[in-house]
Amino acid sequence: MTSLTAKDKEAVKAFWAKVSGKAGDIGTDAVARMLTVYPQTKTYFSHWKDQSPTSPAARKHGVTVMAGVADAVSKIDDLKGGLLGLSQLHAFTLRVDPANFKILSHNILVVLAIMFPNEFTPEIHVAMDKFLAALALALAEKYR
Ligand code: HNI
Repeated sequence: MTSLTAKDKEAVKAFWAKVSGKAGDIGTDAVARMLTVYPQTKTYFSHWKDQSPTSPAARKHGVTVMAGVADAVSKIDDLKGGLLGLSQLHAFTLRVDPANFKILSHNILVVLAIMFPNEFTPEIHVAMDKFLAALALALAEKYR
C-alpha cells in the first residue's frame, strides 16, 4: 500500500472539514450499501431486531462508524497507535473478518463520490482511498 504523503493528509483533512457535517448521512448510506451489495456482512448484525439496510439500527451504526472515521482523521499521523483500542474491539470482541474493512471503505468512497461530485476531484479520490486503506490496515493491526 502506498503510504499517505503530507499532501494527501492535508487533502484528507481539508475534504473532511467540508463533508463532516454530513457524516451521519454518509455513514447511513455507506452501511446500507454495504449490507445490500455485500450481504455476507449481515452476519455481524444478527442481533439487530430489523436487519434491513434502512433499519434504525443500520442508521445508528452508520453514525457510529463515521464517528470512528472522524476520530481517525484526527489521528491521521498515527493511525495504528491511535486506533489500537478499536482494532482490539473488532479483533477479539466483535471478531469481524478484516476483509470487511475494505468492503466498508469502498462503500464510503462510493457515497462520497455521489454526495460530493464537485469536491471529489481525482486528487481527493486518491487521498481518501489511501486514507481509508490505511484506516483498514490500522483496524487490522491487532489481528496479527
Ligand atoms: Ni465497526 C462497532 C468503527 C468497520 C462491525 N465500529 C463499532 C464502533 C465503532 C466502529 C466506532 C463502536 C465501538 C464501541 O462501541 O466502542 N467499524 C468502525 C470503523 C470501521 C468499521 C471506523 C471501518 C471504516 N465494523 C466495521 C465492519 C464491520 C463492523 C466492516 C462488519 C461488517 N462494528 C461492527 C459491529 C460493532 C461495531 C458488529 C458493534 C456494534 C453493534 O451494533 O453491533
